[in-house]
Order: sequence, then structure tokens, then C-alpha cells
Amino acid sequence: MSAERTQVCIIGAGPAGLFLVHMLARAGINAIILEDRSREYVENRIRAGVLEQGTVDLMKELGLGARMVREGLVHEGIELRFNGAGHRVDFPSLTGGKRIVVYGQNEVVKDLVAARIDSGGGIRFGVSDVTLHDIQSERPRVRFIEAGEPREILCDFIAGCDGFHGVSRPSIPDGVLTSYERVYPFGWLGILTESRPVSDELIYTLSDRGFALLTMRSPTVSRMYLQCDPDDDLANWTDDRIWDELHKRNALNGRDFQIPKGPMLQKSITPMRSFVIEPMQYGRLFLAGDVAHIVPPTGAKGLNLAVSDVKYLTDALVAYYQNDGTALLDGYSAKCLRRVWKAQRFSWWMTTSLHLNGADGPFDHRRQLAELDYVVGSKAAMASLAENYVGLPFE
Ligand code: FAS
Ligand code: PHB
Repeated sequence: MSAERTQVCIIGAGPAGLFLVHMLARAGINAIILEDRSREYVENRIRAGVLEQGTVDLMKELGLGARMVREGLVHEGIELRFNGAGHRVDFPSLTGGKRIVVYGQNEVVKDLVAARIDSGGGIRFGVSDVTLHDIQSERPRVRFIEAGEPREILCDFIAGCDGFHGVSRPSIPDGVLTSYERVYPFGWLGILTESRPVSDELIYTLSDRGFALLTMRSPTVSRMYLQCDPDDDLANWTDDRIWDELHKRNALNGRDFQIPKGPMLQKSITPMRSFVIEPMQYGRLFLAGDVAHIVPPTGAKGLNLAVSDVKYLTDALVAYYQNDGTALLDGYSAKCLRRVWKAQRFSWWMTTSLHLNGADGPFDHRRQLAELDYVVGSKAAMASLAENYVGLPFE
């Protein structure tokens, strides 16, 4: 078996792994990144679309933001719609000038993969049978199959960035991790359409038929979501039914609200849950992103949390290799979890405030509407929503 040596072995080329490999390279720290899917697959996986101010700033800082700046859509607010009326939340005035950028996660991945390959750093796509060894030692190893050949990487640290269904978390022995989970009794039907977005900003709607979200990917491509039964069959959602439901849920009192139609490019149903494991480190294995925490997408936090994890991990690894000791490494998990739980709280709040829960009675439904009415009527509450949405400051 051929063995290679590196400082950090990164498992997974999603947002967490890719931002990490670029930040480590900038700090002169060597890393090998393993991905079990093909380049084409990871670059075309439709997921998140909202970048927090901090994520945007980091992409620019890393010199990776050129196409995002050219093609991304800078948004200064969102609309909350309920009781048939819309209410705008203005980010800059409520957060001291912060904004978000709407730029598809797959576009972010394309930019980071291209930059990594252009830099000669490389990404090992299409590997399989990745296994982690000696995680508790000072010389952990990662074994995998590449082009049919068994290979091994000797490293100082392993970064588990392989998402919820990866191998890193299950490599930690039973009894070490504590997990926290909330599964929501609804899912999201997501569609991607070749149609002009109906609005310049995102519209989050609570209607008496359920939640809806109108978002976009470009001036000609829309992304829209409808609350649905998580176990529903996609076949039950014909294009006509989807357009009809989008119109009904987004109707404004007395004013027709036509949503431009167009060919459906993609349709999927995603279940919704909140999930956290603690701690996010075991020996020389450091977990970052969806492998350690899942948020319901209502708060648009998934991708951005993965980025903040690896920002903190980079700071800790840089300190270690600059012989400033292991204090930041030892504090990595706690530091990430402080931000993770705040994002969990915000994502839970956005989700439970904007979705209809069949288990709720009339009192809860009225309270839910009163909560939204309070938020759009209170500068303090709007500022709280805005500062969470654009992204809380990094520690
Ligand atoms: P990722 O899952 O993105 O990346 C992990 C990588 O590891 C993948 O490329 C995977 O192929 C690879 N991998 C897995 N096992 C491996 C192994 N054994 N060996 C090597 N590689 C391995 N967030 C939003 O804010 N808005 C949304 O609309 C939204 N929609 C989503 C829809 C879906 C279906 C999902 C699953 C998530 C969605 N999210 C959304 C959240 C999403 O953005 C995640 O938070 C984000 O992808 C997390 O990034 P990573 O932690 O890098 O994990
Ligand atoms: C998206 O554009 O895909 C998107 C935006 C905001 C969310 C979730 C998804 O809360």
C-alpha cells in the first residue's frame, strides 16, 4: 500500500472541506482533500443559496469571490408575508450596513474547486472505502481506495467535513458523542425553474395553507419552496398543482400576485430537522459542517455554519503550527457550538414561526400570527431577526 504524508487530511469536498483547504493553503499548511463523488456531481448538487456577510467577506479575502461579485445578487432585505400582507425587513439599517448575497452553493463549490485545481493543490475525487485509523494518536491515518488501488495517508490531523452521511462521525466510538435532535412534522418541496423571479428579494410566507419561500438563483432562474408532508410522493406534485399552490399561498389581500411561470429544472422533497452532536472533536479528528450539525433551511444557515466552523478550525491549526500551543484546538468544539446553538435557535424560530404545525390548535395559530405581527411592528425584534439572518459576528 502506497503511503503519503501530509499535515491535515480533509474528508469531503463540500463547502466545509473546500473553504478549509483554501484557508490552510493560504497559511502554508499542507492538506490532502478526499471526495468520494466525482467533480461533476459535487459541482451540480443544488442546495443552499444565501451567503451571510461573513461568508461573502471570507470568499473575497481568499481571492475566490470574483464570480460571486459578478453574478451574485446582493440583497438588502427580505419580506415576511402573513395575513395576506407583506412586511420588509431592511438589513443595512438594522445591522449597521450588513447584507446577504444570493449565490448558489453549487456555484460556490465550482469556484472553490476550480481555484484549488488551478493552484495545483488538487482534489482526490472518486475515492472510496475511506476509513480512519489511530485517531487518538499523534499520527492518525486515513485509508481509501483510489483507481482500484489501496492507499494510506499519514497526517497530524483529520478534518471530518464529509456531511451528515459521511464516515467521520461514525468513526468515533460509541459513548463519546451526545446528540440532540428535533425532527419537524413537515418538509420542503423545492423547485428550480427557468423563470423570472417575482421579486428582487426573498419572500417568506406563512399562509393558512402552509409555508412558502420565493427565492432565486439569477435574474432568469427562480428557486421556490412549499411546505409539504415529508413523506409525500413527488409524483403527487404536478407542475400545475405547484404553481396553483404557490399562487394561493402568496396571495396578497385583494391584490393579485402573479408568479412568472417557466420550465421546471429540478424538483425535490427535503425532510426538516435540527441536529447537533457534542463534542465536535475526538483526538486528532475535528468535525466541521453538516457532519456535526443540521439546521432546517428556513434560516439559511447550513452552508454558512460550515464556513464558520472551518474558519475557527483554521485559526486553531495555524496557532498549533506556529507553535502557539493547543489552546485554540482544545477550545475549537466549544467555540463552534456557541455559534451552532445560536444558529439552531434562529433556524428553529424561523421554522416554527413560519410553518403550519398540524399538532397546533387555534390558540397556537393565533399566537404564531401575533408573534410575527409583534416582530414586524418592533424595531428591536426586527433588528434581532436581521442580525441573525445576515450572520452573527465571528468570535
Ligand atoms: P456537504 O454535505 O455539503 O459536503 C460533504 C462532502 O463529503 C460531500 O461532497 C460528500 O460527497 C463527501 N463525502 C461524504 N462521505 C464521504 C466519504 N466517505 N469519503 C469522501 N467524501 C465523502 N442550506 C441552506 O441554507 N439552504 C438550502 O436550501 C439548503 N438546502 C439543502 C438541501 C439538501 C438536500 C441538503 C442535504 C442540505 C441543504 N442545505 C441547505 C444545507 C447545506 O447547505 C449544508 O449545510 C452544506 O452543504 C454543509 O456543507 P458540508 O458540511 O461541507 O457538507
Ligand atoms: C435558497 O435560495 O435556496 C434558500 C434561501 C433561503 C432559505 C433557504 C433556501 O432560507
